[in-house]
Amino acid sequence: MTLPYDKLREDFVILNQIVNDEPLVYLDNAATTQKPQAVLKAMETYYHTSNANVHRGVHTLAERATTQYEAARETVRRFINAKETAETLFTRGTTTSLNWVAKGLGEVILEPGDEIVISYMEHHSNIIPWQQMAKKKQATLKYIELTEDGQLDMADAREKITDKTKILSLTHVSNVLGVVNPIKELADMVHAKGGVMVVDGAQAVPHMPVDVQALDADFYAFSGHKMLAPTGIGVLYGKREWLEKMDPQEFGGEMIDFVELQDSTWKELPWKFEGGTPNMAGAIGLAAAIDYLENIGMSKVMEHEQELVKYVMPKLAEIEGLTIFGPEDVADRTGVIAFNIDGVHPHDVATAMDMEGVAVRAGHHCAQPLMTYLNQPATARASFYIYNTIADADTFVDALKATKEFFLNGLN
Ligand code: 7TS
Repeated sequence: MTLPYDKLREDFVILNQIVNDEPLVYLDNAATTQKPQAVLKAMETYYHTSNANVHRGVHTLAERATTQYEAARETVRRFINAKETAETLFTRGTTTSLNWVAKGLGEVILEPGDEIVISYMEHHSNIIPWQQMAKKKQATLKYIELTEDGQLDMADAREKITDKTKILSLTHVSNVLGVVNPIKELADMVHAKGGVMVVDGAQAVPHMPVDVQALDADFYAFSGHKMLAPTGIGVLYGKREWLEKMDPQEFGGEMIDFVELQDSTWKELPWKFEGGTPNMAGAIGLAAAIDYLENIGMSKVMEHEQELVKYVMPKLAEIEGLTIFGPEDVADRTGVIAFNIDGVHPHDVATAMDMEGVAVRAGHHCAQPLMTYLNQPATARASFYIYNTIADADTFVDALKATKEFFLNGLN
């Protein structure tokens, strides 16, 4: 281990507890992550010293709140290397970010007969907004196939991305298969055809260095709560040229320049999109989470997860009747491992593992088209993060073995 991760756990009070008579091993990080003291403290300090509505008052607290909220935006901009803060919008999370893009961009560029291309590994948040926009605009929604081991089929991508493709919207990292998609190559592909590249970064930004300019993404969406920050705060990065052309999706206070009886004008970017009182404490919490992660280093975060996956995969491979979805090669994946045990329903797996104190998720993971594609009703899923240790990985494997024994042999 490259860093004292056992010590790092002390920052996460919630992890230090007994669940069902066993020490908690939290392996549901792809769903949401736990919050370190530093993030909770930053939010508490904000409420204790500076809480007021932003951009409105001239009083001292209002100025403090505005300064801190905008400083948080600058922290996010730097973290993802956006060119300017005007391109860095605060949202409620990835779902909101992708809905804003689908509606705003779809309205501006889609004509009947145009094509939107996504893939079979997308989360519902990166499927349904496009489905609905495609229906409205009489556009066609196309899906890129996957390879046998669950990677994006680049040959199929080359065929599906054509002159008709107006939008290519793909996940950077799959929340089920753990695969990392070659976004820069795909962005180059769609740009060569005159289309726009949208990226769902919900499972990437928390786990690896991300540079939106290097990727040449036109839009990039992610959620705070999957990277140590609170729920209810997320980000939509968009290139200025597109954000200027798009309409805001929420109208009301904060986002207007001037309101007349029959029409109104909008504030400049980024505020044009941020209707209503924003989530100030959430943005400040997100900035504190970024500070925390940067202090570790995003390359180290990625290395740590890969180390855990590299350690655990051979042990899982030894368990007979266990299927792991996604690539075998650890170099091609992050800390997400979806699996099934032959003859045991994934919900039963998750329930039995919970009895051992191990929190894993079971279900379709908001990726029903992927489940259909894999011919599985559901899967169980373990997902690691910075505070997970080799000891957690061992407990996970032991609990899995005990679960299998219990269901397949223990009932006699
Ligand atoms: N995109 C991906 C790839 C995701 O994994 C998720 C959430 C979202 C979008 C939506 O993010 P939200 O913050 O707006 O909800 N994924 C999961 C998951 O895998 N288990 O619970 C939530």
